[in-house]
Amino acid sequence: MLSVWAEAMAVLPPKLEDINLDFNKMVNESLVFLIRQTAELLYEGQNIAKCMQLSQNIIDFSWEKLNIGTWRDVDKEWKRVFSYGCLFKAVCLCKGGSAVREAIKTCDKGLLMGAAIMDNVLIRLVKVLQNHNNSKKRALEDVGSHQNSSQKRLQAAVPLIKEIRPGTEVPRVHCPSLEHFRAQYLIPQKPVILQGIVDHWPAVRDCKWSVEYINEIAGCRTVPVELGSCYTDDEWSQTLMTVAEFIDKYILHQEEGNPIGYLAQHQLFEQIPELKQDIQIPDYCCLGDMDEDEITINAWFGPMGTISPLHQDPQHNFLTQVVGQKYIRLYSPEQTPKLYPHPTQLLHNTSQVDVENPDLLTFPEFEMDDFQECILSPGEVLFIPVNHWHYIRSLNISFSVSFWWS
Ligand SMILES: O=C(O)CCC(=O)C(=O)O
Repeated sequence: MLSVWAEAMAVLPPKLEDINLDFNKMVNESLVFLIRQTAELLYEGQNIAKCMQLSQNIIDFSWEKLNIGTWRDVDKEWKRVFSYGCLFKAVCLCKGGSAVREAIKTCDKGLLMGAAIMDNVLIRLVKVLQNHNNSKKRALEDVGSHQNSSQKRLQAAVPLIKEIRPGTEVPRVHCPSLEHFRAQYLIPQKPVILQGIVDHWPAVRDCKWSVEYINEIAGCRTVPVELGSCYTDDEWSQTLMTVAEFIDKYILHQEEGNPIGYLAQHQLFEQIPELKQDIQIPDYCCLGDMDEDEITINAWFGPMGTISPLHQDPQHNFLTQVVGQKYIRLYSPEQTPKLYPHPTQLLHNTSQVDVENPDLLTFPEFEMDDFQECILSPGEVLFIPVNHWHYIRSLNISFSVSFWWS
C-alpha cells in the first residue's frame, strides 16, 4: 500500500514544470520566487521542515492580503497564492503520515478562502486524505449511540408549533407539470409546496442524509458555522470547526446556555462534492434564464431552534427539506412597509420584527394575521417567489437545501 505522502504527491503533476506558477503583476517577483522555491523543495522531498516553513510564510503573507478591505474587492490572484500555500503545506503535513487531519483542515482553509487552482487539486487531495482518515468511524459510532436521547433533550428546549392557523396554509401540489407550475405559481408569484419532486434524490430516498451519514462523509472537514440564535443578534458570530465537532457540540449535545450553532453555507456542495451527488437541481429551474452553474445551492444544517429571521432575497428559492421539519412564515413583498426592514444597508433585506413574538408598541403597523405559513417536512420543496419575506424556525434536527435562481 502507498504511503499517504506518496498518494498525496500522486495528486500533483508528475513534474514540477507542469505546475502553472505564473501570477499577474499583483504578486511581486520575490513572492513568486518563494512559491517556486517551496514547490521545488516539495518535489525534492528532502527538506520538508523547510518546505513547511516556506508554505506557512506564503499562507501568512497572502492571508494578510485577503483581509484588507472588503472580501469582494480582494484580487483573485491573492486567493490563488493562498491556495498554493495551503496545498504545499497540506502535502508537507502528509510526510510522516500522522498529521492527515491537519492536512485536511489546511486543504479546507484553501477551499474556503482561496481560489481553485490546478484543476481543483485541493478537492482531489482531500478525497485521497479522507480515505486515510479512519477515525471518522469512531465518531460515527458515537453519533449512533447519542442520537435518540439528545434529540429528545433538544425537543424540550423550544415549543413545537403544532397547528397552522386555518386559512393561512401554503397550498401543496403533487408533481405539477412545468406549464402548470409556471402559470399558477411562477407568473403570479405565489408560494406553493411541491411534493414528490425530490423523492428520487439519494439524499431523500431511504432517508440517506442521517446525522451519521453526514458525519461519515464530512466529519473531518472544516466548515464555517454560525453561532447565535439569529444573525441579527449582537452576540451572533461565525467560526470554523470540523463537521464532527459541530455535530457533537451543537447537534447532539447542545448544552443549556450555549449558543445555537448553524451550518448555513453556500459553498458546502462545492467543498464536499460527495454531498452534491445526493441532490439535483429541480427541473422547474429551467423556467428561469440561468445556466445550472449559476444557480446558488445553499446548505442549512442545524439542531432544533435555529431561526432565520424574517428576510427577503433577490431571487426565487426552492427551499427543499431533506431531514427534519421547519416552521415557515411568508409575507408578500407588498407588505414590506409594515415589516419594518432594518434601516442599515447591510440588513435592509431583514425585518426588525420578531415574527413569533412581535413588539407591537415599537412596530404597531406589523400585520399579525396577513401571512401564509407551513410546516415543511422531508421531501417537500417550498417555492418562495423572489422578494417574498420568509421566516424560518427548525422544529427538530434539520437539513435543508435551497436553490436560488432567476
Ligand atoms: O432554512 C433556513 O434557515 C433559511 C433558508 C433561507 O433563508 C433561504 O434559503 O433563503
